Amino acid sequence: MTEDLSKFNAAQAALEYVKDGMVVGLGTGSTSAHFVRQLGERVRQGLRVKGVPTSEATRNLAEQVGVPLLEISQVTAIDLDVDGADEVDSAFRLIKGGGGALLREKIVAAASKRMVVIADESKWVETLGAFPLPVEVTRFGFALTQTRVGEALRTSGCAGGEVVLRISGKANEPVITDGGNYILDAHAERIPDPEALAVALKNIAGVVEHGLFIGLSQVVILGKAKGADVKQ
Ligand code: ABF
Repeated sequence: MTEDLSKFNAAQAALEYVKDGMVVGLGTGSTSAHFVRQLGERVRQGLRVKGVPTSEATRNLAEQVGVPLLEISQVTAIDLDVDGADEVDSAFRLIKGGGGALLREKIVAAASKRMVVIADESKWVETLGAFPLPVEVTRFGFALTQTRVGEALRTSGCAGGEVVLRISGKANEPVITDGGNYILDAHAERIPDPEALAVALKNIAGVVEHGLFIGLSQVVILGKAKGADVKQ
């Protein structure tokens, strides 16, 4: 319960960055859901914003709560992106993708003038890697890609090397992302050089995108049971 209150508080603090007339990237996950719901409240009170959802789940929620949306094909600039994270370090490097939306999340984050990360304080880590790093890969040749992702973990000095195809709990089938791809979860355990791993992963032909977000976030809001800690 405290964790959810922390997420609510982080989301509430992020509303301070939303200005009338903005195009706002809408993140994915439970913390971002708090933000979208509170943004819907502000829209009902007269705030004029246009949202760009980073997943079909966020699109559905935004439509339910009345946040006007833009089709991604109509978007040429994004003023602010507000999104969650699975891990954040002191350099504001992130691991994202636990929710399987990392491709659209990274496209939106990279195109935004400012990215605000919202998370409960348990996401703040000294070194990235305890949370398995999501890697979005083409279905074609995924097992070959899986092997090469494991090699990339080892060559970039990670403590772990296991790479697991993400299976849907219900259907016992591989998870298919909104983009029609598979997700590999790379159990790096500890990532001493996130930049090196990011480059190595992007050099693998079957990798569509990975969950290391480096140099994309300027503000990190860590929710607490009472209020939030804003880092920038
Ligand atoms: C999304 O939110 C994902 O990239 C990330 O994994 C997740 C964090 O989820 P939650 O806010 O539910 O902790 O951005």
